[in-house]
Amino acid sequence: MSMFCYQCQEAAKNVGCSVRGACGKDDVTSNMQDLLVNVCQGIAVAAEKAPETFTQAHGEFISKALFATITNANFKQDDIAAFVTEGLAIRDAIKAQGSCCSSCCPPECFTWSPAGSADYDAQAAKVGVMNYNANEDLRSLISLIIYGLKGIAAYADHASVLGYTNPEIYAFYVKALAATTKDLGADEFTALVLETGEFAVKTMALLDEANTTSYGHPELSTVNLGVRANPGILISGHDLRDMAELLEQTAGTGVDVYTHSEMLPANYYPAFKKYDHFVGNYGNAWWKQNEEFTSFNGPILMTTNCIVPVKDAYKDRMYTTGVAGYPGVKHIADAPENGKKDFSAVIAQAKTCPAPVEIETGEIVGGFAHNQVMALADKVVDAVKSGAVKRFVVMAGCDGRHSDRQYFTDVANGLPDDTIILTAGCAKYRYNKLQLGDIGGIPRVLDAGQCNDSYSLAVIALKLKEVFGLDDINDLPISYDIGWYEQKAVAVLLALLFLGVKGIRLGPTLPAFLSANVAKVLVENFDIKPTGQVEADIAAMMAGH
Ligand code: SF4
Ligand code: SF3
Repeated sequence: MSMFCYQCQEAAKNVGCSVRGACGKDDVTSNMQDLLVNVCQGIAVAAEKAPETFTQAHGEFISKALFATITNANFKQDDIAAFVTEGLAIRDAIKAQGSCCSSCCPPECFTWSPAGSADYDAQAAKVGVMNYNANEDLRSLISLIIYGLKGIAAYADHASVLGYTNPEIYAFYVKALAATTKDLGADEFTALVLETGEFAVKTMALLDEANTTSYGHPELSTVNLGVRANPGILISGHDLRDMAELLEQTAGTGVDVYTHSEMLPANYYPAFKKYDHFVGNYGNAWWKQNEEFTSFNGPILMTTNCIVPVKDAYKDRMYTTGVAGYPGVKHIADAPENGKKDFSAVIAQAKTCPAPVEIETGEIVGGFAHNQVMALADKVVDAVKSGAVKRFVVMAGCDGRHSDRQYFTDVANGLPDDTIILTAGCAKYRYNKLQLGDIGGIPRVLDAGQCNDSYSLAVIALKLKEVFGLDDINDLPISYDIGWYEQKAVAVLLALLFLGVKGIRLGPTLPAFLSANVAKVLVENFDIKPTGQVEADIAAMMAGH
């Protein structure tokens, strides 16, 4: 069997993975994920003709299904096949309620009717990205829309498990996914790319509301990097409800809880900081997990991406939950209706494990989401007006294994002392432990939180625009130097474009799914550019380019 996937920054040769994913995803699972996207398109085609039959539950299904196909979230073909089965049932139920496809020639995603799951593999091999459109540029635009939707779906799922949904977002799934099956032109798909950015903003705003209403506003916090002598559980990924329930269930058990990678910002939330057994953060960004999970000694709970191929050294103490999955790794089931997940097996295993091996000591500072920055607004504005702060550089996004990502560390180190780095996402691990000092008490690295908290950075920029009485967000002394890896970063990038941000540097490579012509359109309209040489990029950013 063969595959083709080019959805992340590690696409082989910056073209695409065609034998096995650089991420570890095998061909069968990759193709099954393509089929799942195709089934979601089929649901959308059916629902577009009968919108009243498309329910919130259907929207939630699409969130989970697309989320399960993002890079490093779920490596289990059986899980993906189960989503396909459920998706086909949803599509057929919508069809049975009277949806007819207006087209004289409905797309196969609407008509395909397998005899059973044994038919999935053959169909899966036929519906990959290369079949989106015969035209390379249209295929590129469709890919951009679908990958943006995957990021939106992940954020919408996190909001929905906290009880926050927005029917407009689900209606957009229908509109956008159905459109990707149609014979549209470049202008129409380009407009849909920008609309995807608009919905990325709406979805991140919804998740921000869900997180801050449920757990309070992130606040200035110091996070311990060392360990204690108790056994511990390491929680990674992005799902704050899992964080809340794990902390609740571990309280008083003698088991400590540590965050890893994108869960680090949980340390900034008042509702979590109150727990004495919540010790701090262990380790770094996702790609170092083999060593860090080994030395942690206790159970690891992966609530979302990013999972790397699991080593035997810790496989028997690793757990997935939500849409995350990995063959041979135990899975914690979803919460029953109005109930909570049951983490007792994780806690029981933790009690049998030695304490974590200390891999670093000290503290880092974070919690600069929009509410906290607004509380410091006078100080920040004064620092800009007095010239103490010359420029802000947004260095949000993802980290990754690519050695070229040293660029981001070098930029952080090389930026003049009168600059402030605004960060969010696991990109921060390239510079959040450097001693970059502060400017009049404002730390030079302000961490807003997870990748979805890039929304906070946009809110801060819009607020500064207002305070300084500017007409254009691009007149602010802010540069954008973004690292990307997976599809949530695609959603964040489209959100920034929708907000009118121009001149973004993107690295360490431009996406493989951008055709030469689509890349040219992005350059001409948004002045997007690839990251370049450190010194030249710093000089250009300081000169406002
Ligand atoms: Fe390759 Fe990335 Fe796709 Fe994995 S997700 S198969 S690394 S392009
Ligand atoms: Fe990182 Fe995977 Fe993207 Fe949420 S954990 S930012 S890469």
